Amino acid sequence: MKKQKRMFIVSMLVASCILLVCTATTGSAKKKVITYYYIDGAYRDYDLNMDGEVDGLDVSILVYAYGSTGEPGWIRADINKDGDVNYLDVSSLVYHYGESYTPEKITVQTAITTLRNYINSANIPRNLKTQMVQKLTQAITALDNNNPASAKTKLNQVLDSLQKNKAVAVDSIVAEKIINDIQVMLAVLP
Ligand SMILES: [Ca+2]
Ligand SMILES: [Ca+2]
Repeated sequence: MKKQKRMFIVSMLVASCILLVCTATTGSAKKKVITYYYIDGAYRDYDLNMDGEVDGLDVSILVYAYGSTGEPGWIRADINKDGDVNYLDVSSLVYHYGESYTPEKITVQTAITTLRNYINSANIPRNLKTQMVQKLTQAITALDNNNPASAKTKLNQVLDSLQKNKAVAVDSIVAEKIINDIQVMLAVLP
């Protein structure tokens, strides 16, 4: 009798385990898997060389760019994004001078979205802009579907279009920023 009882308990345990495994398998097959890839993304506007410290290196970048004008957001030294690199930017840098901070980690999707906004507002010929924005949107979708390989292909296509057109059509600072951003993304994705 005792043996029968033990056998019963053991078979119940085995049955529960099988049930658990089945549930887990079915569950994981239905569930959409999303992997997030993180990047150092959120730098302060006044940390011009994006190294987490506000120091002499940032001052030298600002001095070099002082007096330049362009579309708002066109250059990093335009800290307050008003289109002029002038005393307002200097006072912002002076105010934060000596600070250090840890850049926030953001997902690559967020980084791509930021880059897409930048491209949308940058002075780039319409055809090329549309093409790049479309590829970046596809890269975000690919990552949302946990397909980093496809995202990388799309990012490389953006680089290709830019390389083909940048000599004639895109400001070198704008092109450099886009290339740098995408290279950082490519380095993070598996
Ligand atoms: Ca810095
Ligand atoms: Ca400014």
